[in-house]
Amino acid sequence: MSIGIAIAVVVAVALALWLVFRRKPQLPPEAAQPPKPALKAEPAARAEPERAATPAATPAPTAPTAPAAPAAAPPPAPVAPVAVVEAPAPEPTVDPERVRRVAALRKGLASTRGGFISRLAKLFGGRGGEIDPGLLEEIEEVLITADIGVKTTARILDALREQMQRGELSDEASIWAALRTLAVDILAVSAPAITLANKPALVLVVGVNGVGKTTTIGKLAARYSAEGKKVLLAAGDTYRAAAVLQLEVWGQRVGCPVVKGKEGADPGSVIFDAVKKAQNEGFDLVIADTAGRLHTKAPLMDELKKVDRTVQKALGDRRADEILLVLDSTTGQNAVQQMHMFRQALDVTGVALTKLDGTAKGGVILGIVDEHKLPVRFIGLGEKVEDLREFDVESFVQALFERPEDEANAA
Ligand SMILES: Nc1nc2c(ncn2[C@@H]2O[C@H](COP(=O)(O)OP(=O)(O)OP(=O)(O)O)[C@@H](O)[C@H]2O)c(=O)[nH]1
Ligand SMILES: [Mg+2]
Repeated sequence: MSIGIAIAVVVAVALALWLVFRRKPQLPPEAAQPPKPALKAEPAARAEPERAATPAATPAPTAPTAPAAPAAAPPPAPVAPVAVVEAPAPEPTVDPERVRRVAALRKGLASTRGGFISRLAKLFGGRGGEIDPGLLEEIEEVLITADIGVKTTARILDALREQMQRGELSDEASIWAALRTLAVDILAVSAPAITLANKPALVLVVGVNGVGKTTTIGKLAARYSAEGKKVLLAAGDTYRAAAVLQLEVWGQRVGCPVVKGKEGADPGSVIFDAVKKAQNEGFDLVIADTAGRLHTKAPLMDELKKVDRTVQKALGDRRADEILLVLDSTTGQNAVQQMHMFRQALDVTGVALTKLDGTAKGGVILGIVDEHKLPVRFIGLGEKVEDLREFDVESFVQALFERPEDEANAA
């Protein structure tokens, strides 16, 4: 009897041991070792064929031909699916807001694109993909006639020449890419952003007559009001009654009060009064208009220096938060000269470049920034409120330097 029990025990133990050892090789690799999915998932594309091949090269261990496993035994572990658990390669992300911004810019910059950009495109196309030093001379000519300016053009050409010598400009696409990179380098000036953190903050808007100061002020007032700021306008252009009226029309349109003086009043005193009103009545921001007679007349610069000093007094010995010089892009290289004049008189902190919608001279932006290392804050692409855009270097360069065929693809 006891021998019978002993045999039964031995058989039972043997069966149990067989079951344990039979199951072990069938465990999926993930269960057999500590999980390390993150590391393995990363190079998904490369790892997948390798892994998929594994089962074929080394067949999965099979169960020994033993008595049928008891009903409780798990089914053979699947091997093949392991290869497809890998994370898919990340999709390139498309920012719809950026796509929309670039499309709008492209439309606004149509005249400039129709000017020097299409000339560049023709130039490349006309050479049937031939990239040689002669091409650089032709690029130089196009850039100079596009109001980019002699110095900036020379800088761009030097960089292209170096890249060509290093063999980096092998085809048309690489030249477009090089131009885009150079343009971003030029335009991405490192300067503090407009924060308008002071209360009240003051933006003093200056520029010669007709460049778009008052219009830009109206658009800025709309923008900052929409952001929830309480905005006050100061009619610092006291030379023309019509100038005050024009600002008042904008004030009514965008819902901002206007502080004005009598015709011919001292502009500094009008802006002083506006700052005091803003301080007393809790305004967040004062945007001050100024007169814009020709920059060649010295008195305007003297007047603006006086305004600057008065503003500092009103603000308690700090500078205006932003002295925004408005430049009209249709004046081309003349805008670069205006910048020189204003910077001699004032500590200009940023530029608004207007009327880019109606000119083929938009390339002047490169000359302005390259020569003065001052940031473009805003660009004007039309007369409507929404046509004043915050300047974003990457989108601007993408829109300006897009090849006509890429534009067609994007449309
Ligand atoms: N197409 C276009 N027109 C603009 C833009 N910005 C301003 N203008 C127009 O340019 C003209 C002059 O604009 P103003 O705002 O009066 O210029 P200003 O610098 O205040 O002129 P003064 O007060 O005479 O010194 C107006 O007809 C504006 O509508 C722009 O970005 N695009
Ligand atoms: Mg004006």
